[in-house]
Amino acid sequence: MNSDLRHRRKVARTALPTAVLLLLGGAVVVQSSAPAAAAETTLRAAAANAGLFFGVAASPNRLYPIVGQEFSQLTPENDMKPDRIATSSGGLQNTSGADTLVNHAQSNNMLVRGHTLVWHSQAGALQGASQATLNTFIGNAINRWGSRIAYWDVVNEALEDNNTGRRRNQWPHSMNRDANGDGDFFDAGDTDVIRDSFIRAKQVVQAGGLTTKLCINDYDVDGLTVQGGTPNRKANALYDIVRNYRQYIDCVGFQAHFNDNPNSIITDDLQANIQRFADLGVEVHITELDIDDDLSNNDIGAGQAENYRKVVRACLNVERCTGITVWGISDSESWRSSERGLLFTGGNGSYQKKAAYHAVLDELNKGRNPTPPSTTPPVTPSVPPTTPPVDPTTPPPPTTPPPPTTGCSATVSLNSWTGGFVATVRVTAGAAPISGWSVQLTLPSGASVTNAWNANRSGSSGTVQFSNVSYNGSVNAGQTTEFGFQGVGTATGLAAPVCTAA
Ligand code: 9MR
Repeated sequence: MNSDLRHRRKVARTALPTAVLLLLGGAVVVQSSAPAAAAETTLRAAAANAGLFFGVAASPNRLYPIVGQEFSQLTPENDMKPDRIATSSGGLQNTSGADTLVNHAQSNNMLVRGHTLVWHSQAGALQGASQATLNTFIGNAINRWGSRIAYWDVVNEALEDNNTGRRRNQWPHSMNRDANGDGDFFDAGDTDVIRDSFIRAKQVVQAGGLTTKLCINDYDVDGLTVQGGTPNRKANALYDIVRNYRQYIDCVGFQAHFNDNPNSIITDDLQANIQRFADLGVEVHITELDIDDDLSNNDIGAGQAENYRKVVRACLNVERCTGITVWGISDSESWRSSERGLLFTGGNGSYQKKAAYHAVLDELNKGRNPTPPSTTPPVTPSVPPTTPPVDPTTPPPPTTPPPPTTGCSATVSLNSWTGGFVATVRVTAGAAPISGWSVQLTLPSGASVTNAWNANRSGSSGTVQFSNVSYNGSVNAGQTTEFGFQGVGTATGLAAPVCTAA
């Protein structure tokens, strides 16, 4: 997390919980309105309390006050793309729009995400350039703004559409060569535009002593699966890239342009996918969020709001998911205006909040570790209840409570598809708090674990042992914590897990 966020996290909450007075049958009842904790009233303040940024894609002609009021991060929607700023030899031109945006961000205490250095699309004068020219451009662009850019999208949209899991084959990826023919571009003798561009970007950052973090960004990589439970091969390919080039890559952007394409929907395993990338040690960002109203049967009210809530919650639940950026302010000014996918209506600086806005704000205000909703204060009845008559035939209630269960228990839920599965394991402490746990699971033959999150693991097939990591060992009495793992084969018939408390 950057120091700006750390600082803002420490800022005391000042807003008071809202309360409304209701007149019910003559009695005045105080009923707190959700959320119970002090609620911030802007997206940026609520996000800062939860330790993340909330950003927006912006253009120089739309720098209305709302930009700095509601958002703490800014991505130039078009003004840093190669077709705007690159010359054919990798130099810079026409940077005034980008400069305006960076200056605006700085004077409004906003982070900037540079977007984007290496991209098959909107390449302008760089189209068809060699890696050497790309490297020149990478150096010039990074150095122009230095550490004023917190995150750069170094490589954008490198993977093919239609869930093939393959790299694109048009320029610049057409320069790739698989020297030993093993089907990937990860070997030392291979040519890989992704690797070479990140190596160059890392050199520039290190040589300049910059704090800029280097990201890879793509779409349709959001869930572990796509519609119908098919594995998300595009997400898996991105995962392999980040794992292989982890030394150069600091952050991963899930664009999160959700629509009704089967590969672009919001799946329940979004959080698990964010988590597996986070477990590689990179920051994860939702970078271009917009949610087509088709995803909620054209319900741009409650349905769309609920979808926004899910995405925000998935990020909040993963500590290393450090930012969410929406791709524009209002529906009418969006690249996909007909799908009404953003948080505001209106335009030209005059905006109205949608239900989706309120849902996002509310979810952010709940923070990363929401406590269960507080119970509604009891309403004092105007007529005291009469004590129910005692039925002499009813036996008295037992006076001895059942013996408390100490230690822990665990349950597993599976999300399976042909050839693979994701398991979510819930660990529940018994009647006493626990300070550590381990869970033993025995997989059916043929099934094996490929990666796990929120737990240490030993073994991958047969009997596999999971134990807590530093931040989730302590569980209060009756409370739960979750970890997960992904596997190949079929997990149907998985024996009940055995939980042991430390
Ligand atoms: O929103 C952007 C739109 O104004 C541009 O015309 C378009 C082409 O450059 O790019 C849009 O932004 C894209 C982003 O740069 C990369 N991911 C997909 C975004 C939506 O198309």
